[in-house]
Amino acid sequence: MKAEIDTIAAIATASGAGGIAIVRLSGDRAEDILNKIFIPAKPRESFSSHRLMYGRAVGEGGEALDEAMAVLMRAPNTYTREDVAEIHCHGGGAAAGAVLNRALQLGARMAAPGEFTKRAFLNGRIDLARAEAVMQLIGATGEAAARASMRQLEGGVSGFVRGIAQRLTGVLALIEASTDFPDEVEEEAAAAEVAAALDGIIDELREHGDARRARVLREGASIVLAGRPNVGKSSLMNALLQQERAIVTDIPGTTRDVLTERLSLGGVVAELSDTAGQRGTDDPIERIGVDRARRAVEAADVVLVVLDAASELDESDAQLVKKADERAIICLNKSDLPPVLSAQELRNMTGAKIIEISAQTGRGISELIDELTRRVAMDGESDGLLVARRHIELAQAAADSLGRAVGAIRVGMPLDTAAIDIREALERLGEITGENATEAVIDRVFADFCVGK
Ligand SMILES: Nc1nc2c(ncn2[C@@H]2O[C@H](COP(=O)(O)OP(=O)(O)OP(=O)(O)O)[C@@H](O)[C@H]2O)c(=O)[nH]1
Ligand SMILES: [Mg+2]
Repeated sequence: MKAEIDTIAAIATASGAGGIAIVRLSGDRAEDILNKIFIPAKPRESFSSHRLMYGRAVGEGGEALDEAMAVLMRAPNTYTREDVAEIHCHGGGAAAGAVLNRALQLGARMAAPGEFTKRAFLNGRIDLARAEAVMQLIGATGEAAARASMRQLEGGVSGFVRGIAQRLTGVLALIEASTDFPDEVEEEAAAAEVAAALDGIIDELREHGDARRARVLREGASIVLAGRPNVGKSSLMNALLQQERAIVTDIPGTTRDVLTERLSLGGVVAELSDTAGQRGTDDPIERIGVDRARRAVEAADVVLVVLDAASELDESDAQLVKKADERAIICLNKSDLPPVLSAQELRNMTGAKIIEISAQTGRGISELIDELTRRVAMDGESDGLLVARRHIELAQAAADSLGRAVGAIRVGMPLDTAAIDIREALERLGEITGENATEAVIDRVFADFCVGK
């Protein structure tokens, strides 16, 4: 006889005020417990699977806890592949809390974080990468992140990883053939073929496991305004946000602290930060602000270097322009005033993108927004783009192993030494989908979930 699967219960909806709150049960006793908690409005009605019914949730003595809807979903076509019951109460938590307590009284056990999804995984309905996509979707910060998670839920990551694994298995077969039948397979040609195949796979793993893109998707891009005092950073912040958020005055050193606001760019949430103008100063408060500005610039995904077109480039401007890297966009501000500093002069100093703007008249602002959107938006909606940190680390570890294999082949080591590294890469890839994930890894993945999912 099959051992009974214990029945877990939790409130599946977010806490706080809301229209409805759902108590969810999963396990062998879900139907039995539901029948004791829920009384259909039409007394003779019994549950048919996957059909919502109207009625009352009742307590131990038969007293009404709430007017409710309920649904029974019989295994296996359910989220967990077990019998699942849901009771939809009025929102606000009180009614749902009473229903949950009653379910626990009737023998259900409080679900651990992520336990419903963990059961879906353990019962073979979804793989680990898809389970993680569920969690990411819950926490997605913008539309692009939600889309990326949804693609993973649809199996994009698993498909990508399995495709790579299949190709690696093919490479291993080639290596075996060349060592088992040395007379038929020319070793040198086989080595060249293996190295080329591995190089291609390494490139794909690195491209799909781009940590910076993934972080931008997960957490949003950070855009930081930098420049010396009074060039118009706070004015530009306000122009981009279309609201008077930051204080603007003609006194240099107006902004002291880092000021951050959300900005949505093509479905990606970005954080835009205004900073204190960078200059040497004796004022201890301003000095802290300048330090913070420097740190914000270091951590930024995009740096908007703001310069004043109506004044000469000074030493600190020149420093910033010289340091401008691929993250920088140079904003030549105050272009409404008679020009002193020209874009041409800057082009001789840097290869960074330069846009002439005026925070005051709005000139060039839409061009700047387009450029920012291009930089932070995730256009390459490649199906296998890895988003979860765990997946990226594993993909990188796999790529590193393959790199060692290629290195060994290139220095003329026998092909079967490369096979060891290739098998190691395969193991790392198997951890992404959960095929070779240890129990500890699985527990850690689900521990990050919220209760009720
Ligand atoms: N004509 C003109 N004036 C501008 C423009 N942008 C900003 N200003 C003026 O420049 C002065 C400084 O602007 P802020 O935005 O406070 O400059 P900031 O870079 O934030 O200065 P700090 O906070 O001191 O570092 C204010 O008097 C603004 O009105 C512009 O595009 N054109
Ligand atoms: Mg300012």
